[in-house]
Amino acid sequence: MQVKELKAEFEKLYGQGVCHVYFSPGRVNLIGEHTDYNGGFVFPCALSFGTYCLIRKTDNNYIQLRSLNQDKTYKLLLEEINNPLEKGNWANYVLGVIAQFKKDGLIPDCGADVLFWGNVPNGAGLSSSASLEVVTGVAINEEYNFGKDQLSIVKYSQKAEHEFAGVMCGIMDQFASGMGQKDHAIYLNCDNLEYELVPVNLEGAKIVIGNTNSPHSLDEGKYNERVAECRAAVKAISPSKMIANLGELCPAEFNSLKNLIDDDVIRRRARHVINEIERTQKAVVELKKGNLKEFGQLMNGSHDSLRDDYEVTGHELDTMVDAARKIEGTIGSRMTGGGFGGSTVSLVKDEYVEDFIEKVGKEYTEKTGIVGEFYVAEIGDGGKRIE
Ligand code: GAF
Repeated sequence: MQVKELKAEFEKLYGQGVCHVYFSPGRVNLIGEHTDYNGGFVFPCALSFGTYCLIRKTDNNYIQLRSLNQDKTYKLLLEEINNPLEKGNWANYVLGVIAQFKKDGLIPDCGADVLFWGNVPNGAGLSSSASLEVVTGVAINEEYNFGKDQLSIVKYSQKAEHEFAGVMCGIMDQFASGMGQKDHAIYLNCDNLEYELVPVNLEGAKIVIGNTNSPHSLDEGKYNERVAECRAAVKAISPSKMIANLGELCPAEFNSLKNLIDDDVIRRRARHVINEIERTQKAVVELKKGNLKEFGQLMNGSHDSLRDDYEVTGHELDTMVDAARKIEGTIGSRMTGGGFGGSTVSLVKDEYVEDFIEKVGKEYTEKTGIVGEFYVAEIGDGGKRIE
Protein backbone atom coordinates (compact mmCIF):
# COMPACT_ATOMS: atom_id res chain seq x y z
CA MET A 1 0.00 0.00 0.00
CA GLN A 2 1.24 3.50 -0.79
CA VAL A 3 1.37 6.28 1.81
CA LYS A 4 -1.36 8.09 -0.11
CA GLU A 5 -3.69 5.12 0.25
CA LEU A 6 -2.84 4.75 3.92
CA LYS A 7 -3.73 8.38 4.50
CA ALA A 8 -7.05 7.84 2.76
CA GLU A 9 -7.71 4.86 5.08
CA PHE A 10 -6.79 7.02 8.06
CA GLU A 11 -9.26 9.72 7.02
CA LYS A 12 -11.95 7.10 6.44
CA LEU A 13 -11.53 5.89 10.01
CA TYR A 14 -10.81 9.07 11.89
CA GLY A 15 -12.09 11.91 9.71
CA GLN A 16 -10.37 14.48 7.55
CA GLY A 17 -7.36 16.50 8.64
CA VAL A 18 -3.61 16.35 8.91
CA CYS A 19 -1.86 13.24 10.19
CA HIS A 20 1.85 12.42 10.40
CA VAL A 21 3.35 9.27 8.94
CA TYR A 22 6.20 7.22 10.46
CA PHE A 23 7.91 4.05 9.28
CA SER A 24 10.19 1.46 10.91
CA PRO A 25 11.65 -1.53 9.13
CA GLY A 26 11.84 -5.25 9.78
CA ARG A 27 15.29 -6.84 9.67
CA VAL A 28 17.23 -9.73 8.27
CA ASN A 29 20.21 -10.98 10.22
CA LEU A 30 23.13 -12.03 8.01
CA ILE A 31 24.97 -13.89 10.76
CA GLY A 32 25.26 -13.91 14.57
CA GLU A 33 22.20 -15.80 15.80
CA HIS A 34 21.23 -16.20 19.46
CA THR A 35 24.32 -14.26 20.43
CA ASP A 36 22.71 -10.92 21.35
CA TYR A 37 21.39 -11.95 24.77
CA ASN A 38 24.80 -13.47 25.46
CA GLY A 39 26.70 -10.21 25.03
CA GLY A 40 27.99 -11.29 21.61
CA PHE A 41 28.08 -9.85 18.09
CA VAL A 42 25.30 -9.71 15.50
CA PHE A 43 25.24 -8.50 11.91
CA PRO A 44 21.70 -7.56 10.81
CA CYS A 45 20.37 -5.14 8.18
CA ALA A 46 17.15 -3.13 8.21
CA LEU A 47 14.81 -4.06 5.35
CA SER A 48 12.79 -1.87 3.04
CA PHE A 49 9.60 -3.40 4.38
CA GLY A 50 8.28 -2.70 7.84
CA THR A 51 5.46 -1.01 9.75
CA TYR A 52 3.81 2.35 9.04
CA CYS A 53 2.20 4.41 11.78
CA LEU A 54 -0.19 7.27 10.99
CA ILE A 55 -1.00 9.44 13.96
CA ARG A 56 -3.03 12.55 14.83
CA LYS A 57 -3.18 14.01 18.32
CA THR A 58 -6.67 14.72 19.69
CA ASP A 59 -7.99 16.81 22.54
CA ASN A 60 -9.39 13.88 24.52
CA ASN A 61 -7.68 11.53 26.99
CA TYR A 62 -7.58 8.21 25.19
CA ILE A 63 -5.62 6.53 22.43
CA GLN A 64 -7.39 4.73 19.62
CA LEU A 65 -5.39 1.97 17.93
CA ARG A 66 -6.31 0.29 14.69
CA SER A 67 -4.31 -1.85 12.33
CA LEU A 68 -5.14 -2.65 8.73
CA ASN A 69 -3.54 -6.06 9.34
CA GLN A 70 -5.66 -6.98 12.37
CA ASP A 71 -9.37 -7.13 13.21
CA LYS A 72 -9.32 -6.01 16.78
CA THR A 73 -9.26 -2.27 17.55
CA TYR A 74 -8.59 -0.61 20.88
CA LYS A 75 -9.62 2.55 22.71
CA LEU A 76 -7.64 3.00 25.90
CA LEU A 77 -7.50 5.74 28.49
CA LEU A 78 -3.95 7.10 28.72
CA GLU A 79 -3.90 6.68 32.49
CA GLU A 80 -4.70 2.99 32.11
CA ILE A 81 -1.76 2.14 29.85
CA ASN A 82 0.52 0.46 32.40
CA ASN A 83 0.12 -3.29 32.01
CA PRO A 84 -0.30 -5.70 29.12
CA LEU A 85 -3.71 -6.84 27.87
CA GLU A 86 -4.24 -10.59 27.57
CA LYS A 87 -1.47 -12.54 25.83
CA GLY A 88 -1.48 -12.48 22.05
CA ASN A 89 -3.04 -9.03 21.55
CA TRP A 90 -1.17 -7.09 18.89
CA ALA A 91 -1.73 -3.86 20.81
CA ASN A 92 0.59 -5.09 23.58
CA TYR A 93 3.61 -4.13 21.45
CA VAL A 94 2.29 -0.58 21.18
CA LEU A 95 1.12 -0.24 24.78
CA GLY A 96 4.40 -1.71 26.01
CA VAL A 97 6.33 1.13 24.41
CA ILE A 98 3.96 3.85 25.65
CA ALA A 99 4.28 2.38 29.15
CA GLN A 100 8.09 2.77 29.01
CA PHE A 101 7.74 6.50 28.25
CA LYS A 102 5.33 6.79 31.16
CA LYS A 103 7.72 5.00 33.52
CA ASP A 104 10.30 7.62 32.63
CA GLY A 105 7.81 10.35 33.57
CA LEU A 106 7.00 11.16 29.94
CA ILE A 107 3.20 11.16 30.01
CA PRO A 108 1.28 12.08 26.84
CA ASP A 109 -0.73 15.22 27.62
CA CYS A 110 -3.57 14.36 25.23
CA GLY A 111 -4.95 11.44 23.26
CA ALA A 112 -4.29 10.34 19.70
CA ASP A 113 -5.86 8.47 16.80
CA VAL A 114 -3.43 5.92 15.42
CA LEU A 115 -3.45 3.61 12.43
CA PHE A 116 -0.84 0.94 11.66
CA TRP A 117 -0.13 -1.06 8.56
CA GLY A 118 2.76 -3.43 8.05
CA ASN A 119 4.15 -5.32 5.09
CA VAL A 120 6.53 -7.57 7.04
CA PRO A 121 4.93 -11.00 6.82
CA ASN A 122 3.71 -11.97 10.30
CA GLY A 123 5.57 -14.86 11.90
CA ALA A 124 8.27 -14.82 9.21
CA GLY A 125 11.01 -14.14 11.73
CA LEU A 126 11.76 -10.79 10.10
CA SER A 127 10.91 -8.69 13.15
CA SER A 128 7.40 -7.51 12.48
CA SER A 129 6.99 -6.99 16.23
CA ALA A 130 10.20 -4.96 16.63
CA SER A 131 9.17 -2.76 13.71
CA LEU A 132 5.80 -2.14 15.39
CA GLU A 133 7.47 -1.30 18.70
CA VAL A 134 10.08 1.00 17.19
CA VAL A 135 7.62 2.85 14.95
CA THR A 136 5.44 3.45 18.00
CA GLY A 137 8.40 4.79 19.96
CA VAL A 138 9.58 7.09 17.19
CA ALA A 139 6.06 8.45 16.62
CA ILE A 140 5.19 9.01 20.29
CA ASN A 141 8.58 10.61 20.95
CA GLU A 142 8.19 13.10 18.13
CA GLU A 143 4.47 13.83 18.43
CA TYR A 144 4.69 14.59 22.15
CA ASN A 145 8.12 16.28 21.95
CA PHE A 146 9.63 13.89 24.49
CA GLY A 147 13.17 14.46 23.22
CA LYS A 148 14.51 10.92 23.64
CA ASP A 149 17.29 9.78 21.32
CA GLN A 150 16.88 6.85 18.96
CA LEU A 151 18.86 4.46 21.17
CA SER A 152 16.50 5.11 24.10
CA ILE A 153 13.60 4.22 21.84
CA VAL A 154 15.36 1.01 20.85
CA LYS A 155 15.77 0.16 24.54
CA TYR A 156 12.15 1.01 25.34
CA SER A 157 11.11 -1.30 22.52
CA GLN A 158 13.17 -4.20 23.84
CA LYS A 159 11.66 -3.67 27.32
CA ALA A 160 8.18 -3.63 25.81
CA GLU A 161 8.90 -7.05 24.31
CA HIS A 162 10.08 -8.36 27.70
CA GLU A 163 7.31 -6.88 29.79
CA PHE A 164 4.32 -6.87 27.45
CA ALA A 165 4.99 -9.89 25.20
CA GLY A 166 6.95 -12.02 27.68
CA VAL A 167 9.80 -12.74 25.23
CA MET A 168 13.18 -12.19 26.92
CA CYS A 169 14.80 -11.16 23.65
CA GLY A 170 18.17 -9.56 23.09
CA ILE A 171 18.44 -6.14 21.50
CA MET A 172 19.25 -7.06 17.90
CA ASP A 173 15.83 -6.68 16.29
CA GLN A 174 14.89 -3.36 17.86
CA PHE A 175 18.41 -2.04 17.25
CA ALA A 176 18.29 -2.92 13.56
CA SER A 177 14.83 -1.42 13.20
CA GLY A 178 15.87 1.79 14.93
CA MET A 179 19.46 2.30 13.81
CA GLY A 180 19.65 0.69 10.36
CA GLN A 181 21.03 2.53 7.37
CA LYS A 182 20.34 2.01 3.68
CA ASP A 183 22.77 -0.43 2.03
CA HIS A 184 24.60 -1.11 5.29
CA ALA A 185 24.66 -3.97 7.78
CA ILE A 186 25.09 -3.21 11.48
CA TYR A 187 28.02 -4.88 13.19
CA LEU A 188 26.81 -4.61 16.77
CA ASN A 189 28.55 -5.56 19.97
CA CYS A 190 25.55 -6.42 22.16
CA ASP A 191 27.65 -6.19 25.31
CA ASN A 192 28.36 -2.45 25.12
CA LEU A 193 26.16 -1.46 22.14
CA GLU A 194 29.11 -0.11 20.16
CA TYR A 195 28.44 -0.56 16.48
CA GLU A 196 29.77 -0.03 13.02
CA LEU A 197 27.74 0.43 9.84
CA VAL A 198 29.38 -1.79 7.24
CA PRO A 199 28.58 -1.13 3.55
CA VAL A 200 27.07 -4.21 1.93
CA ASN A 201 28.65 -4.24 -1.51
CA LEU A 202 27.73 -7.62 -2.84
CA GLU A 203 29.21 -7.33 -6.25
CA GLY A 204 27.44 -9.89 -8.40
CA ALA A 205 25.22 -11.32 -5.64
CA LYS A 206 21.92 -10.70 -3.88
CA ILE A 207 20.51 -11.40 -0.45
CA VAL A 208 17.49 -13.66 -0.92
CA ILE A 209 15.06 -14.20 1.93
CA GLY A 210 13.00 -17.38 1.93
CA ASN A 211 9.90 -17.35 4.11
CA THR A 212 9.06 -20.95 5.02
CA ASN A 213 5.49 -19.89 5.83
CA SER A 214 5.79 -22.18 8.78
CA PRO A 215 4.53 -20.05 11.64
CA HIS A 216 7.22 -18.88 13.99
CA SER A 217 6.23 -17.67 17.40
CA LEU A 218 8.75 -16.81 20.06
CA ASP A 219 6.22 -16.43 22.84
CA GLU A 220 5.68 -20.18 23.05
CA GLY A 221 8.51 -20.63 25.48
CA LYS A 222 11.24 -22.21 23.33
CA TYR A 223 13.08 -18.92 22.93
CA ASN A 224 13.03 -18.19 26.67
CA GLU A 225 14.16 -21.78 27.26
CA ARG A 226 17.31 -21.08 25.20
CA VAL A 227 17.94 -17.87 27.17
CA ALA A 228 17.68 -19.88 30.40
CA GLU A 229 20.01 -22.60 29.07
CA CYS A 230 22.68 -19.99 28.35
CA ARG A 231 22.28 -18.62 31.89
CA ALA A 232 22.72 -22.16 33.21
CA ALA A 233 25.99 -22.49 31.24
CA VAL A 234 27.28 -19.21 32.72
CA LYS A 235 26.39 -20.44 36.20
CA ALA A 236 28.21 -23.74 35.70
CA ILE A 237 31.39 -22.03 34.48
CA SER A 238 31.46 -19.12 36.93
CA PRO A 239 32.93 -20.90 39.97
CA SER A 240 36.13 -21.40 37.93
CA LYS A 241 36.02 -18.24 35.86
CA MET A 242 33.66 -15.43 36.80
CA ILE A 243 31.74 -14.40 33.70
CA ALA A 244 28.54 -12.44 33.29
CA ASN A 245 27.90 -13.68 29.73
CA LEU A 246 29.01 -16.49 27.45
CA GLY A 247 30.22 -13.79 25.05
CA GLU A 248 33.21 -13.24 27.34
CA LEU A 249 34.72 -16.59 26.35
CA CYS A 250 36.60 -17.36 23.14
CA PRO A 251 36.40 -20.91 21.73
CA ALA A 252 39.80 -21.91 23.18
CA GLU A 253 38.82 -20.78 26.69
CA PHE A 254 35.48 -22.53 26.36
CA ASN A 255 37.27 -25.74 25.41
CA SER A 256 39.27 -25.69 28.59
CA LEU A 257 36.20 -24.92 30.74
CA LYS A 258 33.45 -26.90 29.02
CA ASN A 259 33.72 -29.94 31.27
CA LEU A 260 32.42 -27.82 34.12
CA ILE A 261 29.05 -28.09 32.38
CA ASP A 262 27.68 -31.54 33.22
CA ASP A 263 24.63 -31.40 31.03
CA ASP A 264 25.44 -32.23 27.40
CA VAL A 265 22.52 -30.13 26.09
CA ILE A 266 23.65 -27.02 27.98
CA ARG A 267 27.24 -27.60 26.82
CA ARG A 268 26.11 -27.71 23.18
CA ARG A 269 24.03 -24.55 23.57
CA ALA A 270 27.08 -22.73 24.95
CA ARG A 271 29.30 -24.12 22.20
CA HIS A 272 26.97 -22.72 19.56
CA VAL A 273 26.96 -19.26 21.11
CA ILE A 274 30.72 -19.07 21.47
CA ASN A 275 31.49 -20.40 17.99
CA GLU A 276 28.78 -18.23 16.44
CA ILE A 277 30.32 -15.10 17.94
CA GLU A 278 33.66 -16.01 16.40
CA ARG A 279 32.01 -16.79 13.05
CA THR A 280 30.34 -13.38 13.09
CA GLN A 281 33.61 -11.56 13.76
CA LYS A 282 35.27 -13.48 10.93
CA ALA A 283 32.34 -12.91 8.57
CA VAL A 284 32.57 -9.13 8.95
CA VAL A 285 36.29 -9.23 8.14
CA GLU A 286 35.60 -11.34 5.04
CA LEU A 287 32.77 -9.10 3.84
CA LYS A 288 34.99 -6.05 4.15
CA LYS A 289 37.62 -7.84 2.05
CA GLY A 290 34.94 -8.68 -0.52
CA ASN A 291 35.49 -12.39 0.09
CA LEU A 292 31.92 -13.57 -0.39
CA LYS A 293 32.91 -17.20 -0.71
CA GLU A 294 34.29 -17.30 2.81
CA PHE A 295 31.34 -15.25 4.08
CA GLY A 296 29.00 -17.86 2.59
CA GLN A 297 30.89 -20.72 4.25
CA LEU A 298 30.49 -18.99 7.59
CA MET A 299 26.75 -18.60 6.94
CA ASN A 300 26.55 -22.34 6.27
CA GLY A 301 28.47 -23.07 9.46
CA SER A 302 26.06 -20.86 11.39
CA HIS A 303 23.03 -22.80 10.18
CA ASP A 304 24.61 -26.17 10.91
CA SER A 305 25.42 -25.11 14.44
CA LEU A 306 21.90 -23.71 14.97
CA ARG A 307 20.56 -27.06 13.74
CA ASP A 308 22.86 -29.42 15.66
CA ASP A 309 23.96 -27.59 18.80
CA TYR A 310 21.26 -25.00 19.37
CA GLU A 311 18.36 -27.01 17.91
CA VAL A 312 16.24 -24.10 16.74
CA THR A 313 15.86 -24.94 13.05
CA GLY A 314 13.35 -27.73 12.44
CA HIS A 315 12.18 -29.55 9.33
CA GLU A 316 11.01 -26.56 7.25
CA LEU A 317 14.08 -24.36 7.73
CA ASP A 318 16.45 -27.30 7.20
CA THR A 319 14.61 -28.37 4.06
CA MET A 320 14.76 -24.89 2.56
CA VAL A 321 18.44 -24.46 3.42
CA ASP A 322 19.33 -27.91 2.02
CA ALA A 323 17.49 -27.09 -1.21
CA ALA A 324 19.23 -23.71 -1.41
CA ARG A 325 22.67 -25.22 -1.05
CA LYS A 326 22.06 -27.49 -4.06
CA ILE A 327 21.80 -24.48 -6.40
CA GLU A 328 25.05 -23.77 -8.20
CA GLY A 329 24.88 -20.02 -7.59
CA THR A 330 24.29 -20.23 -3.84
CA ILE A 331 27.21 -18.79 -1.90
CA GLY A 332 25.75 -19.51 1.54
CA SER A 333 22.41 -20.22 3.17
CA ARG A 334 21.12 -20.26 6.72
CA MET A 335 18.10 -19.64 8.90
CA THR A 336 17.71 -16.05 10.13
CA GLY A 337 16.11 -14.72 13.33
CA GLY A 338 14.90 -16.71 16.30
CA GLY A 339 14.17 -19.94 14.39
CA PHE A 340 11.47 -22.56 15.11
CA GLY A 341 10.02 -21.69 11.70
CA GLY A 342 10.40 -18.31 10.06
CA SER A 343 12.83 -17.45 7.27
CA THR A 344 16.12 -18.34 5.65
CA VAL A 345 18.67 -15.92 4.23
CA SER A 346 20.85 -16.88 1.30
CA LEU A 347 23.56 -15.18 -0.67
CA VAL A 348 22.97 -15.96 -4.34
CA LYS A 349 24.90 -14.97 -7.45
CA ASP A 350 22.89 -12.53 -9.58
CA GLU A 351 22.47 -14.77 -12.60
CA TYR A 352 21.11 -17.64 -10.46
CA VAL A 353 18.50 -15.73 -8.44
CA GLU A 354 15.56 -16.67 -10.67
CA ASP A 355 16.67 -20.28 -10.84
CA PHE A 356 17.12 -20.29 -7.07
CA ILE A 357 13.63 -19.03 -6.36
CA GLU A 358 12.03 -21.49 -8.74
CA LYS A 359 13.99 -24.61 -7.77
CA VAL A 360 14.20 -24.02 -4.03
CA GLY A 361 10.49 -23.16 -3.98
CA LYS A 362 9.64 -26.35 -5.86
CA GLU A 363 11.74 -28.69 -3.74
CA TYR A 364 10.54 -27.03 -0.54
CA THR A 365 6.88 -27.51 -1.46
CA GLU A 366 7.46 -31.10 -2.58
CA LYS A 367 9.07 -31.98 0.73
CA THR A 368 6.91 -30.00 3.15
CA GLY A 369 3.59 -29.46 1.38
CA ILE A 370 3.95 -25.72 2.13
CA VAL A 371 4.37 -22.95 -0.43
CA GLY A 372 7.32 -20.75 0.51
CA GLU A 373 7.80 -17.11 -0.48
CA PHE A 374 10.97 -15.42 -1.64
CA TYR A 375 12.09 -11.80 -1.59
CA VAL A 376 15.26 -10.20 -2.88
CA ALA A 377 16.20 -8.05 0.11
CA GLU A 378 16.66 -4.32 -0.17
CA ILE A 379 18.49 -2.81 2.77
CA GLY A 380 16.71 0.29 4.05
CA ASP A 381 16.92 2.95 6.77
CA GLY A 382 15.92 2.73 10.43
CA GLY A 383 12.72 4.18 11.91
CA LYS A 384 11.80 7.79 11.18
CA ARG A 385 9.03 10.20 10.24
CA ILE A 386 8.41 10.09 6.52
CA GLU A 387 5.60 12.65 6.13
C1 GAF B 1 14.85 -13.12 17.96
C2 GAF B 1 15.16 -12.16 19.11
F1 GAF B 1 14.20 -11.21 19.20
C3 GAF B 1 16.53 -11.51 18.93
O1 GAF B 1 16.83 -10.73 20.07
C4 GAF B 1 17.60 -12.57 18.69
O2 GAF B 1 17.94 -13.24 19.89
C5 GAF B 1 17.18 -13.56 17.61
O3 GAF B 1 15.90 -14.09 17.86
C6 GAF B 1 18.15 -14.70 17.48
O4 GAF B 1 19.39 -14.24 17.07
O5 GAF B 1 14.70 -12.46 16.76
